[in-house]
Amino acid sequence: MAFEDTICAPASAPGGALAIIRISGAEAVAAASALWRGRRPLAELPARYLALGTLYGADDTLIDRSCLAVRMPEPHSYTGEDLVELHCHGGALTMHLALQGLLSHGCRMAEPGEFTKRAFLNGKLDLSQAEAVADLISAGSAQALKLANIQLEGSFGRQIKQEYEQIIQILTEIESRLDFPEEDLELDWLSPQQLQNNIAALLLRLEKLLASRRRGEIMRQGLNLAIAGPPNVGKSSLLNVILGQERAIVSEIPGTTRDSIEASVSLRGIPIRLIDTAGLRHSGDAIERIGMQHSRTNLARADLIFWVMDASQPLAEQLGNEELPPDKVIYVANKMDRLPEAPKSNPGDFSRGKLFYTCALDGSGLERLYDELGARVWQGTGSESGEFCVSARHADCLQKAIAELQAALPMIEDQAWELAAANMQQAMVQIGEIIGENVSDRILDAIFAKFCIGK
Ligand SMILES: Nc1nc2c(ncn2[C@@H]2O[C@H](COP(=O)(O)OP(=O)(O)OP(=O)(O)O)[C@@H](O)[C@H]2O)c(=O)[nH]1
Ligand SMILES: [Mg+2]
Repeated sequence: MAFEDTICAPASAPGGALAIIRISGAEAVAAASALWRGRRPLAELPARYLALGTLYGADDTLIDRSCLAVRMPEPHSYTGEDLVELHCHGGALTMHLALQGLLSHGCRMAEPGEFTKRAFLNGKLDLSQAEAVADLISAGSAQALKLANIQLEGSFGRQIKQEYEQIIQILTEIESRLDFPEEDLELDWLSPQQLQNNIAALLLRLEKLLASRRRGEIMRQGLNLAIAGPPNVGKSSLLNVILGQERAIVSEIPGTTRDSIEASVSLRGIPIRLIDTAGLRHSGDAIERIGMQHSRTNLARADLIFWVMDASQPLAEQLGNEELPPDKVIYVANKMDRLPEAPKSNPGDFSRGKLFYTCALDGSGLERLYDELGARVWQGTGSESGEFCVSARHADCLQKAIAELQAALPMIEDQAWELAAANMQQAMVQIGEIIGENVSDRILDAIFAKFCIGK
């Protein structure tokens, strides 16, 4: 697809050592050549060859004496069009003047994600791969990065493309019965039973993909895990030993932690935001009370809670008055080294179920606590670790497609071909939306608006 205008944008964040500007479109080389001068003209440089030159502004003012330029001719570029990159010294002014120069030579500023949108529209990437580019940039954990890379590699898109073509095949079969109702073509047609079998097999594959949704959400977004409980039981000490660094202040004075402290960690493959909270108790201290309010807010937004108590003290008195949802809370009895004798089993039992013994001084008991955490989080998420997991948008499309395919089955049974065709068409639209087949501008705009400028 040829676009009329040539776009430019900063491709590096302000404040770095280098300022990288990207230019894409039919006039990319001409516009960049108006600003950049090297020993050889830009248009004559070998493709993908980085050459040193001087960068001038709109009115021929010197911007940067040493600016590298590279041209990547279509179709072997990121966008599939002629693409030029200028790498000059970092600095807000060099970037600003260079962009101004390009605008005065006929370029326009790119919208967020427009380079990737062009790559998609030029067939360089399918829509799921284009989304993976944004995921890769915004990945906040090793797990999210891994998923983005699997998606970018394209095997997920290829599987969806196959399913899309399978739906079209079935739809064509059904529609041929609408087109030639009178003719005796039955011999060439699949039987209704065969059509149903094909749809059933398709459903199984799509349902398997859909089942990875929860795992995908966890891996991409992570979970909030609050460490809460009465004061002085060792909550901050646990945070520190889990992180392997002295992040929170620990002291023997109850009420040490006032403000909630957050840190990121990966436990049993789960990206976790760990939140240490102020101990909950009756207190006359105004600041401590504000801290406790924060603790309660954090408890409410937590996906999981370690409710920590002192193993050497009566537990019933340490349960507090908080409403703790049983599916979210894991009870921890810390300071197990202070027990007169070692617990018979870990986890043990108490009035509210399992009790995990730990010692924050040496980290003992933590592995069992992590096992419980992993089991709770991954339980029922359906897919295996290491497999690709669908995103919320893909899952939404899959769910709608599955409903349409399920609705088509009885229609085929009844030989209500028109209704069956309508269901198959809807299924086709939904599956196509995942990879960008016949997708509307509205959907594309919504997806690419989430990108950063210059990507
Ligand atoms: N013996 C023993 N002492 C511990 C253990 N964990 C923490 N402590 C000690 O208990 C005291 C309180 O620890 P903190 O980690 O500050 O406790 P906290 O629950 O964060 O307290 P607040 O912030 O006041 O709510 C410190 O003196 C720690 O060294 C443990 O497992 N065994
Ligand atoms: Mg503390």
